Amino acid sequence: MIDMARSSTSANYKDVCVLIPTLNEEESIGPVIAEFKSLGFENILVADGHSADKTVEKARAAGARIFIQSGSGKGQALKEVFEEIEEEFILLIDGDGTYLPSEAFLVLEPVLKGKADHVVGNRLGNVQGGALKRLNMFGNKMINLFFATIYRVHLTDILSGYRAFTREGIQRLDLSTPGFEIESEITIESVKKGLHIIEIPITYRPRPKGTKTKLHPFRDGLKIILTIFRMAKTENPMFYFGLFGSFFGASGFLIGLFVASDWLYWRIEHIPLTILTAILIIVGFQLFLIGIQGDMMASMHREMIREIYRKKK
Ligand SMILES: Nc1nc2c(ncn2[C@@H]2O[C@H](COP(=O)(O)OP(=O)(O)O)[C@@H](O)[C@H]2O)c(=O)[nH]1
Ligand SMILES: [Mg+2]
Repeated sequence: MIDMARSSTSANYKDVCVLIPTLNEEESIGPVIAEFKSLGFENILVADGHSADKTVEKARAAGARIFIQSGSGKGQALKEVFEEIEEEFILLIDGDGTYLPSEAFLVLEPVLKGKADHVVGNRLGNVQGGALKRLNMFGNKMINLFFATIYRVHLTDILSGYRAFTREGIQRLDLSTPGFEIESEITIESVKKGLHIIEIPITYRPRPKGTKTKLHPFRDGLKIILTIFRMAKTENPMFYFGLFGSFFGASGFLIGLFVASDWLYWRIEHIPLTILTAILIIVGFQLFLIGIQGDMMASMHREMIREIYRKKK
């Protein structure tokens, strides 16, 4: 496979836009762009987040077009720049040198051949020399498991920054998260819109020495988990409402157990607690009903989207 990537060195990817979001990546951005150029990619677009260092100058000197995002955050940059792209295919890659431009062909091939709308480069099979610390690896695995449980799609690396899309596919996604939740949002929206997603194993290298990730593991990890959960409301309503329902139901059950045992053993009545028990159980039950109804609406909606899209094609 790698040989295929090498043999395509002279190919002209004029329908491909190589999209690189950057924030203070002056160390790595030049070589990343140079390598893409040498592989035959001409359209290279850097979406910069107002870097305070020489990122923009270096990117321009290396021959990339520059787009300066209007706000802040990787998510805001991508949402904004996706609208600007005219090429038929998009190759998304971080500017920090952690992904290999030489593997571009592997990531692009399925979209170029019409086998997928969205390709995710799966880093977790080949993480080199501590590119992901043990804690990050664990967090990544938990997030992927959480995603698979809710969305019933088994992907290994939903947070990957190396991806390929068709422009048509990416422009169908409704994106709104500003920061590092964007990879999860893109993945979930792709599932929702019924895009065909494929994962391809890729290499993941450590950042160049002396440069730092802008991702804060706990703060951003929590935001990512909340995004995955919040978006379940319309994709897996039973999970979303069922979780709240279980919380109400379980609290009602425990308080009810106490009320009932006091009455059975000692004939002590807890009137307010009895009322509370009833309310909690009823609310819990109702949340489950909302979940069931939501599931029906979600599957009807999916059917409708599929139908509309089939007609368009
Ligand atoms: N345009 C833009 N790019 C960003 C921003 N924050 C991070 N990036 C870029 O997004 C990519 C991934 O960020 P990084 O800090 O490496 O996160 P990690 O790969 O998840 O550790 C890098 O190329 C960053 O330069 C931002 O606010 N705006
Ligand atoms: Mg990175």
